Amino acid sequence: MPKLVLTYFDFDGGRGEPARLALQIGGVPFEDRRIPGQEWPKLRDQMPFRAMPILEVDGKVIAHSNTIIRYVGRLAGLYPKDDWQAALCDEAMDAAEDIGTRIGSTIQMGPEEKKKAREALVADALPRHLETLEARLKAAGGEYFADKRLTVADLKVYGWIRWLRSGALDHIPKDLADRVAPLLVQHFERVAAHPKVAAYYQGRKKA
Ligand SMILES: N[C@@H](CCC(=O)N[C@@H](CS)C(=O)NCC(=O)O)C(=O)O
Repeated sequence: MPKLVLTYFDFDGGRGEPARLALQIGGVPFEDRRIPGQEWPKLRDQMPFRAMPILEVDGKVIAHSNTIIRYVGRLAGLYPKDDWQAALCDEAMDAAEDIGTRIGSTIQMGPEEKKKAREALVADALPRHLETLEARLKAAGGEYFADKRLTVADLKVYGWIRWLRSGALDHIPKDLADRVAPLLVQHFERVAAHPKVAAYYQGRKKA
């Protein structure tokens, strides 16, 4: 197994979290390097795309969350071997990334601009993204996005639904996903109840 160092912000969510979860679930050893927000400006220019997460693999670096998740998903046994199932897995991860990008674009905004932008997202783009993602889950059988089992796609979607429902996002009602995509919420609960996911967050509470 290569020596892995995953670098991301110091919170239990965002684009770095699915890779952390996948490695943990797969029992793959890695260094979980968590960067406090105040240290970010001085690290930024060292990152290949001036953003996190990054993954070091035996000292070599890859970036972009879905690339990292696919890579660690293979190591952890959580990425489909079948090409078609892998494509379904990728599709769900890219769709989840669209949601993250929409919300991410509002994070640095000032209070008024943020309110306006997020209200617009709630009125149109977010329900559309959630409904379409839900339809793809349904098409795959309703339980998992690919391979009829837990894959990294489920971990990624779980992460964004967790964030949306957390109440941490001003101007985005925390019941939005419950109202527009109840199957996605059931999926979120299914992933949260996975023994290794539940054990991981129990452990994080104590950390
Ligand atoms: N496409 C990239 C986006 C990376 C990205 O925007 N990361 C955010 C954190 S989730 C970041 O590093 N923000 C700090 C900054 O842009 O200065 C990915 O999927 O990893």
